[in-house]
Order: sequence, then C-alpha cells, then structure tokens
Amino acid sequence: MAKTAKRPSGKPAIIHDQKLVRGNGGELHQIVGDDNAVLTTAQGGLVSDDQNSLRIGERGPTVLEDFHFREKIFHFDHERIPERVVHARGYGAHGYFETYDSLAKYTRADIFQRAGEKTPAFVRFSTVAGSKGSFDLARDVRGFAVKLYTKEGNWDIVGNNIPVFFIQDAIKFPDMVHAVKEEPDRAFPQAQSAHDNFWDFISLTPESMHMIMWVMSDRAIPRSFRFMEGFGVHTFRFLNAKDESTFVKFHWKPKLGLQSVVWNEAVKINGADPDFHRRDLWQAIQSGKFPEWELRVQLFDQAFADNFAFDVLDPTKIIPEEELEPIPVGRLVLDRMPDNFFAETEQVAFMTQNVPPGVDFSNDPLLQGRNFSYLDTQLKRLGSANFTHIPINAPKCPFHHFQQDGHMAMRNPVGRANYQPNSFGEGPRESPQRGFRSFADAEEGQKVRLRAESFADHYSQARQFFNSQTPPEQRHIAMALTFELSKVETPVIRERMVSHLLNIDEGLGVTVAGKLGIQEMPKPADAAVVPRDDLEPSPALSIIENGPDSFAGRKVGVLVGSGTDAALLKKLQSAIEKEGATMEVVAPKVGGVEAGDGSWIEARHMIDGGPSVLFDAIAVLLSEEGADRLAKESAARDFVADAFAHLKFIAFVQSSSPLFVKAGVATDADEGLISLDGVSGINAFVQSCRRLRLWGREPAVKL
Ligand code: HDD
Repeated sequence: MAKTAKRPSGKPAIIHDQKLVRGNGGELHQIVGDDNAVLTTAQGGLVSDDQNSLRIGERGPTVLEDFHFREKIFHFDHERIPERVVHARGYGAHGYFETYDSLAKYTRADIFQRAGEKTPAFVRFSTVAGSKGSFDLARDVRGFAVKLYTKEGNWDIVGNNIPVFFIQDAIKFPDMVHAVKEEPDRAFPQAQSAHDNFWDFISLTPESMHMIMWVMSDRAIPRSFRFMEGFGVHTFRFLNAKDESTFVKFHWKPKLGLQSVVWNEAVKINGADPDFHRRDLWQAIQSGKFPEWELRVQLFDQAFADNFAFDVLDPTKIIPEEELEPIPVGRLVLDRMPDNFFAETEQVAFMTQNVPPGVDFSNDPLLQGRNFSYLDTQLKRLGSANFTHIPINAPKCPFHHFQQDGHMAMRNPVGRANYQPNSFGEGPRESPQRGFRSFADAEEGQKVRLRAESFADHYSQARQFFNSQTPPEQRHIAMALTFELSKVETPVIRERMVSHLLNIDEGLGVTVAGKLGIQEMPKPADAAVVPRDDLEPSPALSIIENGPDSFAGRKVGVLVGSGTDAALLKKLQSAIEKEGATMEVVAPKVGGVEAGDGSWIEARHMIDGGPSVLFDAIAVLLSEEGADRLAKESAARDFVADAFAHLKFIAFVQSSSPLFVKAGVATDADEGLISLDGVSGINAFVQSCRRLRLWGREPAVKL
C-alpha cells in the first residue's frame, strides 16, 4: 500500500513498498533509519542475525550454506565500478536552467524557445588528473559538465573552467592523459602535473602553450566551484527552424564573480580539508544560498569566422570577449544535493554527442574525437549498454525506441512489434520535421592525416593571455611555472620549457630561468608562425579584473578565547551576514569558551582544525589573557601569520596583540589590518573584505 514518508530533503515522497522511496529524479532509494523495518537480504529474506556467520560449533568453520553471509560479502566485493579515466574526482548537484528570452532566430532547440522556461539540470564539477580519493585543491583544470534534461532529449555541455585545451586533435588525448597522470613505473606523483612526464610531453607539444598559461594561472586553484567560470570550449552550431546555421561558443559566468586561492594556501588547504570544494558546495546549497551562473553565448557567422585571426575550429584558441561580446541567454541555479552520491554523481554519464535538435557540432577535430569517445567510456564504467536506464541518465521527456534487452535492462518495449516499419500500426516512427537534423555543410577533400595550417600559431594567444593579466597574476604564473619545473628532474626538459616561454614573453622566460637557476639561457623554440604582438590585451581573461566587489558567499573565521567580548562578536556576525557572507568561530576547544560577560560562545572548530586557510578573512577577538595563552600555540600563531601571508583582511582587537607579536605580524603593517576597537571598525572591515585580498601586500610577503 502506498504511503508517504519524509525524504532526506524533507519533502514527502511515495513509498512503493516499505523500503523504497522515489527521489525527485525518479531514482528509487532504500530508506535507512526506519526503526520498524526488519533487515532483509537483497532478495527480501528476513534476517535473524547479522552479527555472526553460520558455523559448526562456537569455534568451528563457517558453513557454505550461509547464504546471507555469502550474499553480503559478494555484494560488498563488487561495490566499486571503474573510476573515470579522467575527471575521476567530482562533485555534483541538481538544479535548473532558466531561459531569459526566445532564441528562435538562431536555434530551434526547444529549451531556447520560451522566456522563463525552466529545464531540470545536473552539474558535475571535477578535477582532471587525480583519482577519486585525491584532494580538491590540486593545481588542475576543473571539469564543468552540465546535463540539461530538455523536452527534446538530454543536452550535455561537457566543459571545463578553462576555454581552451592542451591538444588540437583527439588522437593525442591518451598521450596527454598518460603524461599528466602518475608515472607508470613508480605510481607517483598523484593528482599533480609537477613531474617529468607531464612537462616532457608539454615541452614537445607547442600547441599546448596557450593552455599552459591558463593552467599555470590561478584559474587552476579556484576558491570554490561557485567562483569559477565554465566554457563549452569548442565552436558549436545553432540551427534555426530554416536550418540556417550560426556558430556558437558557450560561457558560464558565476554570479558571485571569480576568485582563486594562492598556491601556498592551496597546499595547506589540501591538508586541512581535502574536501574543501565539496564542502563549500554542500554548505552553500544546504543553507539555501544557491550558486548561480549565467549562460552567455558568443554568436557568429561564417564571415566572422573567415575574418577572425585564428581558426574557430582550433580548440587551443579563444575568441576574446572584447572582440565578440557574449550575450546572456539564461541562468543555471543549483539548488539540491543528490540523495545518494553513487547513484547520481558517480553514475552520471556525460556525452558531448548529447545535443538536442537545433544544436549541432562544428568540425573541431577535438570535438569530433570526443563525440566518439564518451559512449565507450560509459559502457566501461557503468557496465551495460543500458546505462540510460539509470535514472540520473534517463531523459525526463517522453522517449520511444526499439532498443531492448542487454545487461540490467529495466525497461523493454511492450507489444508485438519491436522494429519499424511494421504492419501492426505500432509506433514510434521518425519525424523529419521534429527530429535532429545535421547542418548540411558541403564537405570535400582528400583523405589525409594533416593538421590545418590555420592551426599553426601556438604562441600568439598564449602571449595575449599573459599580457592580459595584472602584475600579481603575472607573478603567480611565473611562480607556478618555477614550482612545477623545479620538480622536473631532467634538466633538458626544464630548458626546453623555458625556450617556449621565451616565445610567449621574454621577461617570463628569463624570470623562470633565473628562479630555476638555469646557467645558460636556451634559444627561443622554433616557431612555425612568428608570435604576434599586436593582439590587444583582453581584461576578461584576468581574475582580479573580474572580482565581484562583494563579499557575498565568502566566509570569515573568528578566533575567540576565554574572556572574548561577546557583544562585539555578535555585532560582527550580524555585519558579516548582512553582507551575504558567513562566520565560523574558532576556539581553543570545540566545546566553546566563556565570554568576558559570562555567556557561552559556541565554537565550530578547535584551533588545530580551523586554520585560517579555510576562510576568506579573519578576525581575532581575544582578551589579553586569551591572547597570552594562544601565543604559545603554533596553530594559533599560524592562524594569524598565514592569513597575513595569504593577503587576507584581518580584523582584531588591541588586546589580541600578544598573539600578533608572537606570530610576527605587526597590527599596523598595512591597511589590511583593521582595528575593531573604534566605532567604525566593523564597517571598515566588512567593506575591505569586498576586495577579497590585499594584493598590495604581496611584495612584502613574497608569495
Ligand atoms: Fe573529456 C570526461 C571535459 C577532451 C574523453 N571530459 C570529461 C569530463 C569533463 C570533460 C568535464 C567529466 C564529465 C563528468 O563529470 O562525468 N574533455 C573535456 C573537455 C575537453 C575534453 C572540456 C576538451 C575541450 N575528453 C577530451 C578528449 C577525449 C575525452 C579529447 C577523448 C578523445 N573525457 C573523456 C572520457 C571521459 C571524459 C574518457 C572520462 C569519463 C567520462 O568521459 O565520462 O571519455
């Protein structure tokens, strides 16, 4: 008998039998935590004892007939499925895409026909190189894969947070991935590109230079998924009702603006909280602060493509946003965590070839190869051609086809005719009007293995990217390159990389060579096309230039101790929350501390578990006695010293001084240290925090 129950999200759902509940996506989940339920086997057999296997005598051997034990261990032994060969570590969430206005002029895709249309979505963010259990703050590209359950079938935009790629032809993908992953003879380093094999491959692959600039920039260490952009990378096509084609590139822009961490911070976050990005998304969604991105499209015709300085089919090139403004077409909101990580985030299968009618591919050779690859990988990972029967992968629109049988088939056609055409009047039949139609491009040519000459310029846009960065960002690129190459043990690889850098920016090449201690400067690498220096800088490429001027969505860590001023803490909290940010209290003990007025202050972290790298800004509200005590603890000293070194804004009360002295941070060091002793202190602190970091401090701390 059907009855209702509370799902984990709190929404009532129908129970089909006493153990299954249907999730919002149609998934069936077992209910755990039902006190009245009797434990059963997977076959539904009631279990009397789950603590002891069946054996002959108290100390004798286990008997073969213990089917409960056998089934339980059998299932456990088969719990793992292969992790993704790339993008293994990921985190997903549900939400929706809302269309702003009709785009019927450009595309007949149903999702873009009506203003206000809401389409269910599932998004999975990921790192690329590390395995499933690696850490979140690896220096790496982030996957940004969006599944849109449109009324005309699933549309997957399987993108990254970087708009270009390492290689121009998919045939190089296995080499590139082998090179970045752990080296096969020693199985390290994991989740890191800082090793010989990666830089060997890159230094022998000049087409990767533009991507390398992005990967060595702070884009590769985002503060959170919520503060990064996403890109479809390739040029796609929109096709309207008349089958007229417009080229299109997809850009996701985060509502909260761009933000990254600094490298020293990333390294420490990985130790303090390897799940930093996961936790961030989880907390944001669970607290109702739903992350949001705007979808913007760069639209252009064949004439633009013909006149553009680079080939629009080349995935190592961008079209600068200043040259072709992206048009906002809708917004993506993530508002629900999966009920079960494995069922949804692990089993979700993204495929570039999933496009609805009205969206089509270009001839980008990377995209063409991807369209071939993603189907294979789903079979390998999910184990059956029926992977679309898994609810997260099933379309949410009506679907009718004659595919049948196979492993784990959950749905089969009913009726007599399982083919078409048939004489029994049984559908479905194809529809030339409504169905997917490819753009009827005229293609001809010899069958060749050749790279187009229009793909040959590998340095100009790398240079443009570097020139578009602010001085701190340029410094970070140089330091990232130095760090990575310092881990390369083969000198010739380091030198070969420097020879490429000289083609991108001579100063960059010289700086990196100097920091690596290269004695004899290599010659610039031979370039197939002389790098251009006439490309205008593109401010859209800088993170700092695109800061949000808002502290919303960020987090302040407040260090308290016994005797802290509770009233000031309260005022600070309300100012932070008014700004749309959150506050977490760090104390010597997680149980909390007694405030100066005798009240009790609850803590979220004990000082060892709440280092300042977990926060965007800090406040230190210690009484003199509390500061004296914490000055003796290295974790407390690091709390202050790291926040200063990571260019964060620091609020303090003068009585905390003993801790600052021991941490080696002068409370009047710069404008980023803000006293809360005066009346306007809190306001000044919160306003400063909108700048996110005090970049002017960087030369003093030599990040
Ligand atoms: Fe890929 C996964 C993005 C090139 C082959 N890719 C994968 C994911 C993302 C991307 C975000 C994870 C999806 C998820 O969360 O499940 N890949 C890209 C981008 C590329 C790119 C933006 C270049 C523009 N990929 C690329 C090439 C090939 C692949 C050239 C092969 C020819 N990618 C795969 C794959 C994966 C994958 C092996 C692993 C797991 C999966 O597909 O589902 O098929």
